[in-house]
Amino acid sequence: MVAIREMPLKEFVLKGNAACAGCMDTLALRHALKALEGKVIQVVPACCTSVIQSLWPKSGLGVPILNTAFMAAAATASGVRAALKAKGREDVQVMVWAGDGGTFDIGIQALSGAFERRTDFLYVCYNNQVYSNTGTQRSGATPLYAQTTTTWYGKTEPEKMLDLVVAAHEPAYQATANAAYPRDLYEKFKRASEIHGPKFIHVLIPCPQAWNYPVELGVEIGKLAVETGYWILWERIGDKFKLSPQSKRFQDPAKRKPIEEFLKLQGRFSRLFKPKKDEKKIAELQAYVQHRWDVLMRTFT
Ligand SMILES: Cc1ncc(C[n+]2csc(CCOP(=O)(O)OP(=O)(O)O)c2C)c(N)n1
Ligand code: SF4
Repeated sequence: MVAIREMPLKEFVLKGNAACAGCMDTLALRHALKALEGKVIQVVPACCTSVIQSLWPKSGLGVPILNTAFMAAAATASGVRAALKAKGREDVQVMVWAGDGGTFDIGIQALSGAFERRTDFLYVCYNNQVYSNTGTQRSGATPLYAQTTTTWYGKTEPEKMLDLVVAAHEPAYQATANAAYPRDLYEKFKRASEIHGPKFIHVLIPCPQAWNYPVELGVEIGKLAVETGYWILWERIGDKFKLSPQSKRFQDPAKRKPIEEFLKLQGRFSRLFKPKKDEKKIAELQAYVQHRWDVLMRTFT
């Protein structure tokens, strides 16, 4: 696996941008843009990243960016790809960088259309499991029992299994990543950049503001998501599925940490622990971890 010292020194996420302290979105973006070596036109719909990238006249990112309407990111990327083709610039990547609200919910039809047209671009869903930019409203990616400003007592439905919806489009490349594992993330973006066709990377982004944890715990929480088996790291080139090394050993439930370790560090799950521990709901979330593994393995292996 690539060593951090082997990554390009050049930074594309610039200092002084408007991200919150401890933002894991900028951490993921930092390593993604290094992997693409900045040879990319980035399409950004309304989301935290559209705030981070620029407060006019300054710029927070050192790559060309096209802002677009919330629901139109993948359609906009199709247009950019067509323009690049007309100009004979097939060497430039087109990358959508959209939140979970802009992907799971409002952007899904444009995403589906662009994938069905086999557009050569990379769609990245950075998933902080909430509409963060507008004040933490629940999205289709918000997990069961997570508190948001629209689910004060905890969400009553589990998150949509978006990866299965995307897989139904038979993308040329598909992967999950996690901002807390930059080397794995870097390699997946590198691999995606070498493959033509519709590509999708789904990145888990712990968010101190929305998940309600101290800013210094982002990497620890991101790692716990993997170590509890909640977030599974894998990739698929064509129909060849592979669990990533960081998740492979957690296929065995005995090796996983209890989901409680992931939940208890986050204020959004505080009602599961206060005023008294809700064993039933925690057990339900624990069972859901296995359910996700079962569905994934049944679908792809
Ligand atoms: C059509 C439309 N509806 C609503 C909004 C307001 N809006 C801007 S950003 C945003 C939240 C985006 O959430 P997500 O895609 O999850 O990204 P995040 O903010 O979490 O980074 C909303 C609702 C908008 N800009 N356009
Ligand atoms: S709300 Fe979360 S994702 Fe958005 S800028 Fe702040 S830390 Fe980053």
